[in-house]
Amino acid sequence: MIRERIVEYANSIGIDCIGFSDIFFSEFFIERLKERKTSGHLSGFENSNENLRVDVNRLLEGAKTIISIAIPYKTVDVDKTKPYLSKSSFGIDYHKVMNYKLKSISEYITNEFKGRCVYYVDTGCLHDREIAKKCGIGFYGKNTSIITKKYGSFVFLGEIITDLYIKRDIELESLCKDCTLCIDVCPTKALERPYYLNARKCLSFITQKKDIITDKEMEKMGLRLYGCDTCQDVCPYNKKVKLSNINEFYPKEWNFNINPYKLLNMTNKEFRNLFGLTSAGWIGKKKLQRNMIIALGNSNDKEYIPLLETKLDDDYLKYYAEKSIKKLRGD
Ligand code: B12
Repeated sequence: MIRERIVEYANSIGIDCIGFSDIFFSEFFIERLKERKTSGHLSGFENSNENLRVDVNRLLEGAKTIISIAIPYKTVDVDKTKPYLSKSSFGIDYHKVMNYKLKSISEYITNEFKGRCVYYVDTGCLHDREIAKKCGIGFYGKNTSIITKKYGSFVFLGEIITDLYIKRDIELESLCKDCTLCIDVCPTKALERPYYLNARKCLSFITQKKDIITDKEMEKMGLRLYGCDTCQDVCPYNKKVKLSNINEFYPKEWNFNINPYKLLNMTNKEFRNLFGLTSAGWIGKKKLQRNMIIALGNSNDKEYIPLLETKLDDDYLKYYAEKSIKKLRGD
């Protein structure tokens, strides 16, 4: 009864991927987290303490159930012939959108059933994908993404922990079978084996990192400004997915058709008011400008040389501008 009413409420606010599980994680999962850490293949963006990542009771005393929700984000097709953002960074930052949905369901649970709730998306210590798998939302693809039936892997994940007991879903097993398209196509071979991403090599990580980007990495970035969708774009389960019903994820002209002159000459205020609203904004103006400079170097278009020259007096961007100018001149 409680379960049906929560699902019904979630549906009424546009959420059709929702599942329920217990609060315990397998040894197999904990071992995998440890293994990734000891191999030095974590990105540094996740919580590296595997004990914290599975300690649900620390987050809510008396916790009994985890509720996972997935919200779809595929909207328009990306034009990859000019510098572009990954699909997950179009429109309004998903943390804001997801938080709002999780808050709404949590309030419903508290008001209707007196259940206490806490909720998380992305930045908490929990592992959103393992939770989604436990809740039967989808299965792990070999590219490590959670793949749902309706929206493929183009979903964001979030979870609510509650002290109510709610009937559990059944976990789904991987349906990748012998397909290895995602592994074969990864430009940096970051998917070192099925279900195993060396995050340090992943282009999504490279576009977000603070450290210096090497010449080889710059080459591989191509026209990517933030994130990478390559391993998802080839996935057969992503071919005929339903588009997002969430208006906030549809891109505005300025983040779909990014003007290099505008991005490279933006004031901090302009940046905050535009990219600051997206999930790409957290890396800051300089990193996004760095990525644009690298993309222009990879564009093969000499017309950008004068624009790049205007960045030669910027302490941080100079290094990348010089490289891109050289590349475009064919030196
Ligand atoms: C750190 C991080 C990154 C890092 C590292 C990604 C990674 N795969 O670890 C970087 C910056 C590279 C990244 C990139 C992206 N990310 Co990210 N990221 C995270 C974050 C914050 C933590 C992930 C984590 O803990 N990784 C650590 C390692 C150990 O975990 P893992 O790779 O997931 O490993 C699991 C599987 O491989 C599996 N496994 C291992 N062996 C086996 C064997 C079998 C048989 C099976 C079935 C499974 C299995 O178990 C491992 C542990 O459970 C989560 C949010 C969160 N708090 O959970 C978002 C999250 C995973 N990211 C997300 C997204 C959308 C992306 C991008 C698509 C963004 C983009 N367009 O660039 C890419 C996808 C790249 C990819 N192929 O993973 C979504 C994923 C949604 C989904 N459908 O799966 C999340 C959940 C954010 C959210 N709340 O929606 N991300």
